[in-house]
Amino acid sequence: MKTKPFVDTVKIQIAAGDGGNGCVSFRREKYVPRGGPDGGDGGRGGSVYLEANRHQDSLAPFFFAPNLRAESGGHGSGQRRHGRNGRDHIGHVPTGTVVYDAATTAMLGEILCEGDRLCVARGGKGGLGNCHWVTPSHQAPREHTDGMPGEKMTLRLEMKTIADIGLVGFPNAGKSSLLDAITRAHSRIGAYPFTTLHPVIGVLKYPGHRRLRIADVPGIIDGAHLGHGLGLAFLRHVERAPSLVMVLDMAGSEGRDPIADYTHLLNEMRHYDADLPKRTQLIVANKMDRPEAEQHRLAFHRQTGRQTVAVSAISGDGLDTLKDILVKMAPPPQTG
Ligand SMILES: Nc1nc2c(ncn2[C@@H]2O[C@H](COP(=O)(O)OP(=O)(O)OP(=O)(O)O)[C@@H](O)[C@H]2O)c(=O)[nH]1
Ligand SMILES: [Mg+2]
Repeated sequence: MKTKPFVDTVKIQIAAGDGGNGCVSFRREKYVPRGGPDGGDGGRGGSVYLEANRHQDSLAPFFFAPNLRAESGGHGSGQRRHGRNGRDHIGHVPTGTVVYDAATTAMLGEILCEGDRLCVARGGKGGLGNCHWVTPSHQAPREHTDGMPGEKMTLRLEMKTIADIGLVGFPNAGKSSLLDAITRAHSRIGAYPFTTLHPVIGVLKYPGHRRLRIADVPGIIDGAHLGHGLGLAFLRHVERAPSLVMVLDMAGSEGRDPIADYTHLLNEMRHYDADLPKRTQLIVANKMDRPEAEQHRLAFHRQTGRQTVAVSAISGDGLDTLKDILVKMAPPPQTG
């Protein structure tokens, strides 16, 4: 199967258009001796903008075409003709893109909602034509100014998925199976670790035409902060989610221990951001269709003091309760 490349950080070169030069020209017309200066101004250079577009789901287009260039302004010409303004260049980025200056690493802005636009390089101003210098004592000016160069820089773009809820867990815990069971996402599911290689968003619709965006990210393993497995970089896609849900394989398949998984996960999340474990509002005990799972769940409650929601992504048990809880965790609708 052909898969689309997933790129969530990329470096791009941007160049706004230069301003056009002002013109030195004198009016030459039959029967009009000494027609005076008539050099027009140069046009403004186009600017480079980045605009959020919800149909973009990765930064891959910029990986293949990393140069964004806006058009330069036209030069002024005789008869006071103004040069044409350069066309702007608009790069379409996914919602949730953070823009950094690659040289200084300073953050320049975030592009969060559909249609948000950030000007990342301003076009140069056009130069002035010689007609601006004419005075009663200076009738034939040859002064003019050249257009200003457009801004140029290297940017680093980072995509941070925007979701209301993020799912975290070890590989094979059943995160993708759960997402598919409660939303209409079609994730890849497999009995092998790291089936999911990039974030997937599922949308849970609920009464009032409201939608809850749930993000599934690649599994995290013990030592992920040292680069083991796929590392922790994908946590950036749940970093902004107000609530996190931890998914545990309560059956302890293939010798796993749910309590150890829980402590390792919290530890790895803490390495990424000390705040992440605090945002873990819910623990889902998955694979409860397996006979050994209930016993593990009781031991888990006893030892960690934390409650879990028992579900099975395969049989569907507990999923309605889980959906109700997730909906209650949803941020309140925005008014106004
Ligand atoms: N018995 C049982 N098996 C399950 C359940 N949920 C998922 N599985 C199985 O567990 C395996 C892993 O499921 P995935 O949904 O791919 O797990 P994941 O957490 O997304 O894994 P990664 O993408 O690798 O991080 C698959 O073979 C699933 O069929 C469940 O509730 N019960
Ligand atoms: Mg998965």
